[in-house]
Amino acid sequence: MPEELSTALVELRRDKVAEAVKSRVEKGEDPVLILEECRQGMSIVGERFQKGEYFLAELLLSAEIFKGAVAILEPYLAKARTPKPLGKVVLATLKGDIHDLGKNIVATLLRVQGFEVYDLGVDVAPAVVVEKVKETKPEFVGFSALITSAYPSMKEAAEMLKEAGLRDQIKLMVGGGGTTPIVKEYIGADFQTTDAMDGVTYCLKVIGAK
Ligand code: B12
Repeated sequence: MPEELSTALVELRRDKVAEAVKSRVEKGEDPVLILEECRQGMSIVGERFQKGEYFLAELLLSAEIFKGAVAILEPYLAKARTPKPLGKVVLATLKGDIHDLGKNIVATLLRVQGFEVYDLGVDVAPAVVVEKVKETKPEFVGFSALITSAYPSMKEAAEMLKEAGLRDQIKLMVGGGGTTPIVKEYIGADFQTTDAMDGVTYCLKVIGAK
């Protein structure tokens, strides 16, 4: 039962989540769909936090449980990995934001599809992104954002890429729970999504692999 998994995550039942994920993926269910159910559970945790029903301790615990689920799924996702890189992607959660569960999923799914991913981590200064783009010459740069206070850092990074003459050489993506088309316009990105697979499909289309 799909709802059972997200409900177990919302109820912070670590063992039940791990057991459900393990047994379903071992039975041959698509790991990407299982991940999506866990993500839905995280959204409900966020709603409860917003309403004051959950506190930071619950947020932290839900994040740990989610990471455990990803760790179980990762070997199954990695099985499909192709040997020759299709292209390069620089990924980061920018200054002011420490959320990384979504970014880590995008990184995994891009690697599965054959992209070389340079994951700069969280709370990343815009200048660090520019340096990495200069060094690695990627086709794509992806920002992950969950918290509104990181939007100015993303805009700054986009402007710094422009000033360095690098903006036209890359496609800039922005993703994460709080992003919308308005955020895309604000930072001047080429693509926005709240679904990791949409981001992967976009990259594949741009490089002509889909
Ligand atoms: C887990 C969580 C945490 C964890 C983070 C753990 C971690 N390692 O990431 C912890 C407990 C640390 C945390 C801390 C805080 N949090 Co918090 N957190 C959440 C929560 C519940 C879930 C986020 C999440 O991981 N979702 C699951 C992932 C898988 O989903 P996702 O990120 O959307 O990613 C998917 C897609 O969007 C996409 N994607 C993501 N990135 C990218 C990038 C690209 C390029 C592409 C293509 C796709 C893509 O791929 C993923 C899979 O499809 C949200 C609630 C919510 N509704 O989102 C609040 C939430 C984001 N947090 C919030 C807040 C306020 C905080 C704190 C400030 C709390 C505090 N008082 O200290 C701090 C932030 C500190 C900081 N400076 O960043 C608010 C933000 C409000 C706002 N508008 O800014 C939210 C919305 C909760 C709420 N409703 O109030 N948090």
